[in-house]
Amino acid sequence: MRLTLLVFGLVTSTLWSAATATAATQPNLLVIFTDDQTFRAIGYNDPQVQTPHLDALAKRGLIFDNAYVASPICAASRASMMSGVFPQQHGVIALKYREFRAYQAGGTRSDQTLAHQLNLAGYHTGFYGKSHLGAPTSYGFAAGDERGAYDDKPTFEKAAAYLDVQATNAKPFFLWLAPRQPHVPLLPEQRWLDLYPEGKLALPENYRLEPRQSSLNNQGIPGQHFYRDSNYRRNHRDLPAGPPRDVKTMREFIRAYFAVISHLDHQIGQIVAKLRSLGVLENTVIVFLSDNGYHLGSHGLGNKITMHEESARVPMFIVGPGVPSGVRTSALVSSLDVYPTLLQLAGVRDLPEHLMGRSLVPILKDPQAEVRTIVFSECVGVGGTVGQGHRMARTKQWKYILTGTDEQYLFDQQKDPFELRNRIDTPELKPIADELRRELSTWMQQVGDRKSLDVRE
Ligand SMILES: [Ca+2]
Repeated sequence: MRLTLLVFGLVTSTLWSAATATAATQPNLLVIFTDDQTFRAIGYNDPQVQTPHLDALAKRGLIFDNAYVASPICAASRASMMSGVFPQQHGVIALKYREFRAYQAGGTRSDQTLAHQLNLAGYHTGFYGKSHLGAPTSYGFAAGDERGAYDDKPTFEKAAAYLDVQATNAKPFFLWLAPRQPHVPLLPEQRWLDLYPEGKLALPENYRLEPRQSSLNNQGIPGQHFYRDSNYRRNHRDLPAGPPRDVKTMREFIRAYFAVISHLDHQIGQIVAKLRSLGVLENTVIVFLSDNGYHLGSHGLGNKITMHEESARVPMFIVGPGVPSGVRTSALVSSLDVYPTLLQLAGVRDLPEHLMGRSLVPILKDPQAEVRTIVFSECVGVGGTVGQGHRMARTKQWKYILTGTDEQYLFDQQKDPFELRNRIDTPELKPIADELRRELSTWMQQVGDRKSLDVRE
């Protein structure tokens, strides 16, 4: 084992130092960015979910078990991935995607998106699928378009055609592949539904018929008790995507969600096969993650837009040359880390100073490494504005949440991974709550938060 690690270290250090030297050694980069896939909804985290292609791909690489998105809602999360900063910094709050253009227009930011930076690093950049930020060519991609409709088939066809062309390009490629699945509407074909028995799937341990009336669960703007998607029924069997949902309804909804993920898995498997047939798989770094999680009846909720694990935590893995295989890491990761990681893998020495994430290359070299002790996320429901949201500070053991109406929560992730017991008023845990409050306060100052968290003791 020790010998293997030593050899691996030599290989990777050679690879990464060489990557800074010439374009010929730059790996291709592929980000597969799914929509609304919660961290448990992948085979390697839940054997109920059938994702053989994703499981096989993940097994060839490094699985990140503690990955959190900068903001658990589509447009805000995507703007953070592309800009490398939090929603309060880029201004795309909830679904206000037009703010992204305004952000880019400010100062020198127009050349600061991930795509712009990879263009500068010598890559051909392409985007297919869901943008949610306008045309991807408007924020730096050289090729590609936005897919508005639910069906991902054209997205995968265009991505495959892009790879056909780019495989022989002298430049390395950077492909952003953003399927719309498993976002609602959930309308799986029968062949994928048939993989899952009716009435059998287990519900999450924190399943409830409907949510507790709490700002913690609020998916609206501060002060509301709004739980999304109760009236949304454009799904298989007209199933509602929000509360209240009884056990039978919830089981069938989860069945449809898993079936859509199995279809998505099949399509991703075809893209990997395409890379292999073109002879570029071995020189392509693949990053897989989702834009946010999803409540499958956890805490009585649907949708996302909370700081709960189901909403803010996503499945993630990285596969590629020099990346260890068959390994999982518990290192805390932010979706904001993808941007600097890709730049460093592309051989960029001087990372843009505005980035709030950290390169994960140290973890790719040594899966025991860590790049942070705490990770942050923020979110507000549709209609919210800058500075109104829930905020979260998460360490490996603890999660501290400040809601949009200033209520505080503390969850012990080791003893209570389903977040059923708020420990904020437990006297002996006060030092932990105080420390997390200080950390969150520092983060709030960094992102220019207008709210002030009083941390005086
Ligand atoms: Ca989403």
